[in-house]
Formats: sequence, structure tokens, C-alpha cells
Amino acid sequence: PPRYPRYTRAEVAQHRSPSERVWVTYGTEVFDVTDFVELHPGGPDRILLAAGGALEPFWALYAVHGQPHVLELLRDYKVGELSPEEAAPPPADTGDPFAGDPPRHPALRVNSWKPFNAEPPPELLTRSFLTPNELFFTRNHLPVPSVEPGSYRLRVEGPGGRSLSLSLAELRQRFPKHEVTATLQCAGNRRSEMSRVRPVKGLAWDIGAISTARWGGARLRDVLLAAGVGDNTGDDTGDDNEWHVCFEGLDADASGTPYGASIPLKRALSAEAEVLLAYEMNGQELPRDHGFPVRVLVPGVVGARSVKWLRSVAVSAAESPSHWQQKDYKGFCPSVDWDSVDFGAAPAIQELPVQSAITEPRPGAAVPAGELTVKGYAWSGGGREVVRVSGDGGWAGGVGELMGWGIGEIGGGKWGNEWGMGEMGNEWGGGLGK
Ligand code: HEM
Ligand code: MTE
Ligand code: MO
Repeated sequence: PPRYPRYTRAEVAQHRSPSERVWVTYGTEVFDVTDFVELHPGGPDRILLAAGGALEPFWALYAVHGQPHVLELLRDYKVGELSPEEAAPPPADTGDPFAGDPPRHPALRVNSWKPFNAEPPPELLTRSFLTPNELFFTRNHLPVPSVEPGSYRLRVEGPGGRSLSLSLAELRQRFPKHEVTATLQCAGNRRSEMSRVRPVKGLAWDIGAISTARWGGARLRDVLLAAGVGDNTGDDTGDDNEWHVCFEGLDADASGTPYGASIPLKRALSAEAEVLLAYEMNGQELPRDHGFPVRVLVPGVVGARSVKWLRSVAVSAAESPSHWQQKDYKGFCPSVDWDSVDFGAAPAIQELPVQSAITEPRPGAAVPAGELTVKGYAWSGGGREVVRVSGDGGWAGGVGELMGWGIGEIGGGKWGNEWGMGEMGNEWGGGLGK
């Protein structure tokens, strides 16, 4: 058998585009698939998602590759093998507060490593209505805390000094499990496009800081009632003196200050608002990046209020004192800049407005003349149902598979049949087009 040269993963990672050659690994073997990129039945863009790294995580998403003829085809492109020392993971750097962060899917587009902020590539986001957990966008402000589930306790502080301390088992057993399909969106979604109009501070998110999952957990309402919160809590303060529920995470900065946020008590107690203390995401336990073992999930509301790695819940006459409630996640008119901004003068963002974006084709892509399939997502915000999606040519009907961008009708039935209008309306979903 031929002897192949040995390469490190770092060397493979230097080959990510046709101009620098496209290399991938499978097991311990290295392949130069540059000449196959244009021939790929799944299209050149998808194969390039794996360029410079391992094929396995992508092939796990596209099971069509689990056939002998695919591996045979790959064999023709073999150029080397990984060095034996590459089998062992590098030793952890214990001085780094992010050294305990979990492994991540290589398809994620990383906007920042420490803290970890990343979004799925647009083509993968609209591949399925529910975003797979490993592709769900991640927005961390701090290192991911390591939580031992056996000793985890959630502190719940009600009015008048009443409080509860719940283990994970108690949270699961004392309260009925409720499930809800909900889309989370970061307030910064599409900021890179805003920056093209006028520079703005913050992570340069593309269109993927939005994802959808089926969440399972206890209703926050049930837990608050068990802690002695009555439906009339706060009534005596009058309507403009709204009460709040403040959340704290187990993730903290160097001074020990945790991530925190709050929502109005009225929303927390509303049965229709379906606010969860979630411990399941798409039928699995919460992944570490998404708040293991328990997170808040506030459907229809800006992602920032869905506090992950939940440590405490407290009913309060005031909003969360956290930086992220008071000095961030607020909206201002265009004349306000960083010198004139008065955070105290603006309300904290809760519900977000409508959102829709095209995921395929990508801006600037060359497309063949004739009929074109355009894919995208639409989201209503606030839990309202998606009624209509329209574009340049005035078509309308729904986002399913949008045939004929800018001309003709889009079958509204497709939307209805595939995702179900009823389900949308009741369940806070964003409609992810196919
Ligand atoms: C289909 C090879 C990487 C996505 C296929 C097929 C082959 C192939 C032979 C046709 C299979 C069949 O229908 O029997 C390869 C090779 C790859 C690679 C050799 C890497 C060297 C990827 C990656 C992705 C991907 C990284 C996604 C991120 C797809 C999709 C199809 C497909 C979506 C189905 C296309 C369709 O049925 O319309 N690939 N692939 N492939 N591949 Fe790949
Ligand atoms: N909760 C904690 N404890 N720490 C955080 O950094 N980020 C918030 C929110 N909850 C955050 C948090 C923000 S800004 C968003 S958009 C969502 O989590 C993102 O949730 P995800 O990472 O599961 O997508
Ligand atoms: Mo966010």
C-alpha cells in the first residue's frame, strides 16, 4: 500500500477554499477534494462548509453519505494521513476561564470564541423547522459554568420572604412538564447588515442569531404559585408600577457578578405566555451552551431574558439590576449616539418585532437563469402568528418553498400543511421555510 504523508489538523485547516485547495479529514485520513467541489451532488456551498476540517459532523446531518459508493468516491482523493499525535486532544489550559467550555459543532459561524458566540450557516438554518441542538445559535456573555446536576439547586424567592429551594429532581417531579415550540432571537440578529448602513457596536451577527426548538420544562407560573406568589401580587401598587421576576445565571464575571435579566410578573404568571423553566431542548437534556441544567424560556421575547444556567428566580418591585437589563438591550432613536445615550430613559426590550430573511441563495451568488427556489425564514415576534410573507414582485402566501422569487403566487397551502398555521399561532413558532 502507498505510504502517505502525515499532516496535523492545523495544516489541514489551511486548505479551506479552492484557491488554497480544499482539504477534509475522515477518520484519520486526509483528502484533497478540490476537484470534486463543483461535481458535488449536494452543491459546492455545502461541501465547502466542511473545508479544512472533519467530515463526520456534517455527514451526521446528511445521512445520504452513509453509503459505500460515497466512501469509495472519497478514496480517490486521498492525499495523506493525520499525524499519530493528533489523536489525543491538546491539554487544557487551566489558567483560561473559558478552558471548561464545551466542544462545538464545526459548522457554526463563530463571531467570538471567548465568550463563545456563533450562528448556524444560513443554508443549515432552514434545513429543518426545528434547529438541531448542535446548530442552534449560541450567545454567551461569559464562560459556560460547569454544573453538577446532583447538587444543583434553584432558589425561588416569592413575596414576603417566602422562598423555595428546588433540586433538579424536584423541579421535574413537583411540576407538570409542559412543552412549547418557540423561536429564540438575539437582539443583535443581522447587526452586520445594520453596520453597512451605519456602524454599530457589538457582535457582527449575520442572519443566523435566531433558532427554533421544542422546549420542555416546568411552567414558571406553577413554580411561582408554589412559592406563594398570588395572581394578585403587586395589585396594590397600581398599574404603572408593574412588578417583575428577576433571573440570575450561574455564569459570573471576574468580580462574581452573574448574568441577569427580568420580565414583567404579568407575563411570568400568564398561562398563555407559556414561560418555562426549561430542562429539555428538542427532547434531550439542555446542552451546556444552552443553559444546562435549567434555563428560562420566554417565548416571543428577546433572547436576553431567557436566562441560562438558572440560579435564582425572585419576584421584585423593580426590574433586574443587572447590567444586561439596565445598560444594554434597549432601543434608541437614530439621533442618539454613545455620547448622548441615557440608558435610564429607555425601556428594556421585551417583545421583538417581525423578522424575515432569505437564506438561499446568498447575497452576491451567481444563479442560473430561469426558475429559482428561494428559501428563507419568517418570524412574527411576540408570539403572534405569521400571516403573510411578501417580496419585491408582490407575491404572498407563506414561506414554505418559495418558487419564483418576485413573481407569481406562493402556495399558502404549503405553509399550512407543513408547519400548520394553527400550530404556529398557538406555539410561538417562527416559520422556517424549506
Ligand atoms: C449528496 C459526496 C460533503 C451535503 C452527496 C452525494 C455524494 C456526496 C456522492 C450523492 C449521494 C447519493 O445520492 O447517493 C460528498 C463528498 C463530500 C461531501 C465526497 C466531502 C468530501 C458534504 C458536506 C455536506 C454535504 C460537507 C453538507 C454540509 C450533501 C447533500 C447531498 C449530498 C445535502 C444531497 C443532495 C441531493 O440529494 O440533492 N454528497 N459530499 N456533502 N451531499 Fe455530499
Ligand atoms: N443567560 C446567561 N446566564 N448568560 C448569558 O450570557 N445570554 C442571553 C440569553 N441568556 C445569556 C443568557 C442572550 S443575549 C441570548 S440571545 C440568549 O441567552 C441566547 O440563548 P442561546 O445561547 O441558547 O441561543
Ligand atoms: Mo442576545
